[in-house]
Amino acid sequence: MAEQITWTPIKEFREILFTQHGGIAKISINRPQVHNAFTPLTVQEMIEAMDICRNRTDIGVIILTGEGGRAFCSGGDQSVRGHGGYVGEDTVPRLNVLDLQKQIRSIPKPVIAMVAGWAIGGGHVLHVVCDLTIAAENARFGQTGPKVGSFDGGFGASYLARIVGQKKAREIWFLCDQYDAQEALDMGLVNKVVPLDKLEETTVAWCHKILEKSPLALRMLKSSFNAELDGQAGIQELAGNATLLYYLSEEAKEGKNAFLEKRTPDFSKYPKFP
Ligand code: S0N
Repeated sequence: MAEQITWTPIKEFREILFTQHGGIAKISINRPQVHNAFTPLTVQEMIEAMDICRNRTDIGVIILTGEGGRAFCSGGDQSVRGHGGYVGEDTVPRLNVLDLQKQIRSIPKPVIAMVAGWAIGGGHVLHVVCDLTIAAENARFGQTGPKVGSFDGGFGASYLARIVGQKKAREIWFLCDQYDAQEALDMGLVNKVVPLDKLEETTVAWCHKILEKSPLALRMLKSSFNAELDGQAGIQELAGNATLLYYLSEEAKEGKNAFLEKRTPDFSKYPKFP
């Protein structure tokens, strides 16, 4: 029998829902009337929720999704696109979704895009930067930039090309066509396709499988995958994790203890591994 999935609120927001089920956090864009297009506030709220997920040691995996079953996200809300970015209540134009993309990549926990319906434009890029994507049969994917006067030449182009290859990525951006879930699976853009009524159940089952695994191993793997592609920022992430592991060792603690005890550290007892 299918598991009864109950989602408990973590924090109230205006444009997203932020809930948890055990060690799984779910961040869901709650603007179904515009196919979950994002405003600067939506993005700011997702950034805050992601930051909470990073800092909560009981959260091991994050689901990113959209409410309503008809759209994951349709990108930037064109009705608030102004001169130089998307404009919020403070009247300042922003492209703060770029900060969210970097955050999804660097958070040391797997992020799964759970896609029903449209994943379009900046919404498509959001699923691209997630670690895994599980799609419902009604999912449709595509970029619209050159059609609506924009483009994302960052992860939206280069990382997309890493996933589907240069020719396909250029096709996706140059033609602005839409691709169904099976086509997305065939090009390696998503990990699995399931019926819409099985989408959450399957995603949660994948989350449980991930939660059974070693969190430090997952953390090291995510930063290792990133390091190859992300230049100095990727190396910094991987090296930060190496430092975290080193801090856990008796050898590193000897350095700190010697300083606090005002003595010369004795590293002689620690092996010089081959
Ligand atoms: C998703 C589409 C294909 C769905 O078509 P469908 O099913 O016919 O529904 P519609 O009737 O079109 O939509 C239902 C209602 O939702 C509104 N709506 C849909 N998408 C948006 C949107 N993005 N912004 C505002 N409203 C939206 C419709 O208007 C409709 O409302 P009503 O019922 O009142 O008429 C289709 O909807 C579609 O093509 N949508 C637009 C997709 C799009 O072009 N998105 C923007 C792409 N650009 C970005 O996302 C930029 C992201 C960004 O921030 C960025 C980042 C880095 C670098 C650059 C950028 C950059 O600015 O490009």
